[in-house]
Amino acid sequence: MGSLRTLLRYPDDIYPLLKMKRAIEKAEKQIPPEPHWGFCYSMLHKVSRSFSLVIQQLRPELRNAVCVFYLVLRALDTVEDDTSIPTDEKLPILIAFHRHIYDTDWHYSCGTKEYKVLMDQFHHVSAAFLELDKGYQEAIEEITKRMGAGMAKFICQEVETVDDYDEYCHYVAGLVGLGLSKLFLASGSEVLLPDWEQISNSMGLFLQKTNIIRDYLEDINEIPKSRMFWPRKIWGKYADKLEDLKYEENSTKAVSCLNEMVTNALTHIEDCLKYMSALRDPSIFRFCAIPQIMAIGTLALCYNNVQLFRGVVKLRRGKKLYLYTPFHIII
Ligand code: D61
Ligand code: MG
Repeated sequence: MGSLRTLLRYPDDIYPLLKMKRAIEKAEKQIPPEPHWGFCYSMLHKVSRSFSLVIQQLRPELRNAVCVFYLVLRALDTVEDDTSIPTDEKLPILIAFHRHIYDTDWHYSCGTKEYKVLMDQFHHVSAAFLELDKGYQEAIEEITKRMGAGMAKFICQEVETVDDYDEYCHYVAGLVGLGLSKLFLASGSEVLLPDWEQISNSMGLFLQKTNIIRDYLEDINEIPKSRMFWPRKIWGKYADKLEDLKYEENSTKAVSCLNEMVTNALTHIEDCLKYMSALRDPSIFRFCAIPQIMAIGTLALCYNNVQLFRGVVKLRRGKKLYLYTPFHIII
């Protein structure tokens, strides 16, 4: 919980931090007692602090489904992201992942640190999945199938055009938006708008593009091989190689390119606002709106900011936590 020095420098952060601590304690009491659920929630917390916080404040039934959905896709993504797995071994795993989730005997060891624990103990996630209502299970299975196939396609293909960029982001994040809409529907809390697929997709694209922009340096410096998600059609206007943007002598071009990437991400905002305006359940609204607000804050920080090419650009923790304080208290 932040250092004492940071707290003293930003005393306004103390209230949201305490509020957060109380909310976490309350949420912990609602976790089902069996060990597989304990594993799922502790794993969720370890692999994603920010999504764990917003997921925890959903009502218990939907919360369990979203928690399992997150872990299944995180495991799939761990396979995608592990650059040490040879392609011919990786493709069949990605493509068949949606069937493995029904099998508590299946597991595939890969990834590092907490991701490795998730993969090694995946039987807990399967056990939790098998306890969900059929409606939730079918939505999770379908999205896992489509995401695995999409990831497999992009293992063998680079992100060249802006259409490729949108397509890749659709597989890894837009589909999460579609799946979540289906889970909300299955929970009986929300209805779907006629263009729900398009606007759910935009919710994911906006978050994913923000990550891709923010993580430029981390992805380009990836060992053994750099990973590139910025579309060549955009960066090609400013440099011969994407990595050239990180060198000081190319700062002006780099910032222009960055600004074009940010502007591209902002094209999804209108759909996102439409999606969020239609939500009825306050806890679902908060679950959706908090990551979006953080993404907007991150993009604001990135825009015109050459630091992105030098190191990490991140929102301050206390500043983020304001968002988790119930709205009637901040507004
Ligand atoms: C409302 C609320 C949350 C939403 C949403 C609508 C629509 C879409 C999303 C969340 C997904 C946003 C993804 C943005 C972050 N990107 C990643 O985590 C990348 O991995 C993508 C593949 C796995 C997706 C897993 C996921 C993420 C968020 C969820 C979820 C599932 C299920 C429920 C709720 C939120 C990124 O990962 C980097 C990393 O390892 O940290 C990558 O590999 O590109
Ligand atoms: Mg990935």
